[in-house]
Amino acid sequence: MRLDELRVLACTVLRRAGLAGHHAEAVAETIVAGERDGCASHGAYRLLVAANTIRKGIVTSNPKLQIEEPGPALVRVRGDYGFAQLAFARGRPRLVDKARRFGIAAMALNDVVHFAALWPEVEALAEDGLVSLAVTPSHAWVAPAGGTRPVFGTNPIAFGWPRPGRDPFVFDFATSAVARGEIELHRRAGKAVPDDWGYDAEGKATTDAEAVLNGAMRTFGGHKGSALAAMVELLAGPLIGDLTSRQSLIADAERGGSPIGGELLIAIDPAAFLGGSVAEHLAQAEAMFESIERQGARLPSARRYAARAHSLEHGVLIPSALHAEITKILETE
Ligand code: NDP
Ligand code: PYC
Repeated sequence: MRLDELRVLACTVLRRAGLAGHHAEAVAETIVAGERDGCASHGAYRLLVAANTIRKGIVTSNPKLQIEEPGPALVRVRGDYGFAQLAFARGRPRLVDKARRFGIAAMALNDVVHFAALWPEVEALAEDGLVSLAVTPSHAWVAPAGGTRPVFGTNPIAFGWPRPGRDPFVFDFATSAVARGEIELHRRAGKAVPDDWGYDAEGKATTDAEAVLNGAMRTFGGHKGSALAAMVELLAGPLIGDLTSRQSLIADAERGGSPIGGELLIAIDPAAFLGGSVAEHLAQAEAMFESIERQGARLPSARRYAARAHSLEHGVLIPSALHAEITKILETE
């Protein structure tokens, strides 16, 4: 499919599933971006996830967003249980303005439903010339290091760094061994998962994707990923007055929808610390990137940017079974 065709399909499906037009467009944009950049777990597949979550009555079709300023450098967007993409789009100009005025600013998205990758947001803030960090909890699916029962969400951490004249330096990863969406894709394909991705309901390591989804996922990097997962819970849960992953799963009440709760974004203007010597110090960042690439290692997002260039020219390949499931939504909703 060409990307404009996928965008039309995504918007049509999301509207048919029940979202108001501008809401559908904001959500479709990140789904198209995910597919375009070769992120299968957060691309077209997410249309099924979003439609299911809407069908379960978890998402407000036409949310009434409220923007508040709890402090001079703080923005809060109350999402009224719309998808997070709409709240981010609405709050972004205010966050950017404050980061430029005060050097650093933070934005809480509260009461949102979240199924998305975070890199589109930190990449957008890098395009605004800002360094940024974004975190969000999900549902309690992940066991702490040393345990086998779920406490944490898959809790992604995304970071963006602007690079003059280049694609920004961006990384975005789940603090679980892998995103849950990846395990769901293994289940769909009937494929085994590596035995260090999770435990079955009895707490035993397993290669059965379904058993991990019904048991507990593992954090990446042992106790280090576990501590980072806890940090995400704290920053985008209690700190901003929103739900932890455990509370999100309780709020879901076994409907099987996407996580409900908050997201925290922090944006920093490099010029705030550096004044007139921004260019000199950003050049040191470039020297570091170069020393990574010179030895054959790659920067995070390099694969994504290459996939993007290919998709912009050639379009994307959607598996026919997935396409059939997506178009079925148009017949049934
Ligand atoms: P991946 O493990 O696929 O990738 C993590 C990051 O590492 C990417 O930035 C990737 O860049 C980079 N990377 C991968 N391999 C290398 C390498 N060899 N060298 C350098 N960098 C590398 O991500 P996850 O499975 O952990 O997460 C996937 C997505 O799921 C994320 O976008 C995340 O936001 C989303 N997610 C969302 C959640 C939510 O609650 N909303 C919950 C959990 C996950 P590249 O893309 O170029 O490969
Ligand atoms: O893949 O873990 C995941 C995920 C959770 C919410 C959105 N994506």
